[in-house]
Amino acid sequence: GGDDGYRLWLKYDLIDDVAKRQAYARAAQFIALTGSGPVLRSAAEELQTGLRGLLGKTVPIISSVGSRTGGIVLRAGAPAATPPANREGYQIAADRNTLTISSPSEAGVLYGAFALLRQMQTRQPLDGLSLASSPKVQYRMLNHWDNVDGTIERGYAGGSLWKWYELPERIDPRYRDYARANASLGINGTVINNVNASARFMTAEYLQKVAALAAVFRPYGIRVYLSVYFAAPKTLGKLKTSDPLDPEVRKWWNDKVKEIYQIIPDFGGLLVKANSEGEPGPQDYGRTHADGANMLAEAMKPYDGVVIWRAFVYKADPKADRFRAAHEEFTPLDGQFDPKVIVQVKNGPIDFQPREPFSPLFGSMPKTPLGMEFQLTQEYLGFATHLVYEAPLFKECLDADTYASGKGSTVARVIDGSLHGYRTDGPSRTLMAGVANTGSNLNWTGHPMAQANWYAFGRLAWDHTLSAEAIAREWIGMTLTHNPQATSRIANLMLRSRDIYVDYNTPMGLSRPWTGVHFAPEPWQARSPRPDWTAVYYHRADSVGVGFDRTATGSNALAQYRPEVQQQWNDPETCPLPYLLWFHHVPWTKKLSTGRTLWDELCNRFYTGADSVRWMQQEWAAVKPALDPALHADVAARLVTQHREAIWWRDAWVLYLQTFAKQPIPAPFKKPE
Ligand code: GCW
Repeated sequence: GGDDGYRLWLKYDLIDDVAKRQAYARAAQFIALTGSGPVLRSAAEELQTGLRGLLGKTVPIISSVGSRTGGIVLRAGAPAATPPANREGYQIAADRNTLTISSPSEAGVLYGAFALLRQMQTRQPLDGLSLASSPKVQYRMLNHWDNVDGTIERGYAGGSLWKWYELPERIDPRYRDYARANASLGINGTVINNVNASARFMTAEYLQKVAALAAVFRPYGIRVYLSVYFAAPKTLGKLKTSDPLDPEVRKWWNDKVKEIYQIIPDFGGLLVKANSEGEPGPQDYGRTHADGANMLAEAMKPYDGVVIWRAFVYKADPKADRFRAAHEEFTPLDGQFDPKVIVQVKNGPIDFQPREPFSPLFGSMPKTPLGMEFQLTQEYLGFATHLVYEAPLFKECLDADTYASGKGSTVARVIDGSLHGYRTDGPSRTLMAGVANTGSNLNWTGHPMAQANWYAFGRLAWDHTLSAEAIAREWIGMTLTHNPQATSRIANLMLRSRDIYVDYNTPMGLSRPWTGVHFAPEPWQARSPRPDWTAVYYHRADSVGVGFDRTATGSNALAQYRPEVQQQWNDPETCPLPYLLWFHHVPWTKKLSTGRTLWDELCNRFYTGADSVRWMQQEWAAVKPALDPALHADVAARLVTQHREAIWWRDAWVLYLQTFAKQPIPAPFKKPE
């Protein structure tokens, strides 16, 4: 039958190249398990499952290797020849006809097992194999914006995976497959509920349900975290206040955290959205983010858990520049956070736009561990009908230079701790989180190609030095096809998809986060429930030009960056075009480096972008023979929608902006569709 997408990149289909299959089979005649821990067991079972599919035979799991050779040996805790950089790292070495996967930890062996399977899934040789890899970031996690009623905020792949009404008794088999998929990437944590949190998750009733999920995830090295409703002491505890400096409130949290750890002994920690978009927080009591975070950190003190405090804040002030808000609120608190706290920062200063400059917080808080928050779910990237491969977006941010300690102070080096050495009194606290794009759809992510975004996030959380292209090729090989021509074509399509989207959606730094579902193009939208939640607030189109002046003549948000960064963006003559309208209000008639006026260049991008979706359709048609027909048809249909919607966005923007620019659409583009 057709491929329904359920198996993601863990497909393990029979290898049709017989010689290759036999070579793998010779190297994998048994799986020797030295130890009995549950995570090690998962490693052995996954290898067995994978090999059964790839090789078409059941490879036995044995407990003692003796003098046997020709198999795979799993070793946790054993000293390796070259020990990996950290506990979760692994080493795979081929020696005397034996493949040994070793790690200081069971989880590391599990990651090594998936790495070995990946070698075979991408048809790499095993002879003389020598692989060593360690995660660059300690907390690699998904954030689910899942609600108690089974809906998902900004979810486009169905309802929540978590069946609260069935838990804790019934365990949906899918929970385990979810864990396998994450573990295969090295993801080791999951926040299972929305940051716009319901206090209900903190009740004894729900904690039992959460514990049941934790029990499924535990053998895969994944810890469970919860988002916190900051006013829970009032709503759940019936206290008069939720003031973080109030002794009764502190006691309530201490008791609550104690209760959580009684039910879930390896609980990962708490994620908090406070004083943001109407959520309660310490500022309701005249306290700071640090006061709030440190109160929770104190409750966490006896346990091996962390407090993750989000920096996504801005006020409902149409006169202020939202771009500046997080930096203004958080940098004065640098050095005040408890060592158990990690501050989680969205990649850009506004809100997961198709292209944003990196957040100026990165590099501005040397004494506070900053974690990265990326969004996998395509809130601003065309939901589940647009094909947008996000790895280039992630890499653009990670590779950006903050100049915090001179040249080469990339965002990635802030995040992985190598720049500021986030080692206070304990282990390093480094974090990368992705807002999940999973849901109850059979194929997990709605758009089949969006699976690649989950995949790419996990791979980059493990190793941010991997290239977007290498990850795409790996994913294609494991998920779509082994045909080399088709692989190159699809990889190229994926790599260009984000820029194409930007061109027809928000070229050159136009921005558009407005109220509602965040899908329809409504650049004219000037009214909303909040004075700052309008389109016109963001793009600033007028009779002179368009774009948000963030230089000294405007909001001066640019001053939040180091001088070297300011220099790149300060001057409208030299500011790279992809960022131009983020920082400058540019006249319609201004000549750009492309030789076109701003108006003509905008039109050029909108039209070329929408036309490029046609190109995507052609490319996709060309790879049809190499792909599963059902999957091919699914994506082809979504591309038809994407093309229609690209034109819709283009026309909405162009016709709206034209009312200000008062210029004709350049001739080459005035052709009938
Ligand atoms: O982008 C906005 C989303 C909200 C979300 C918020 C946040 C969870 O539109 O739905 O709330 O960001 O990140 O807190």
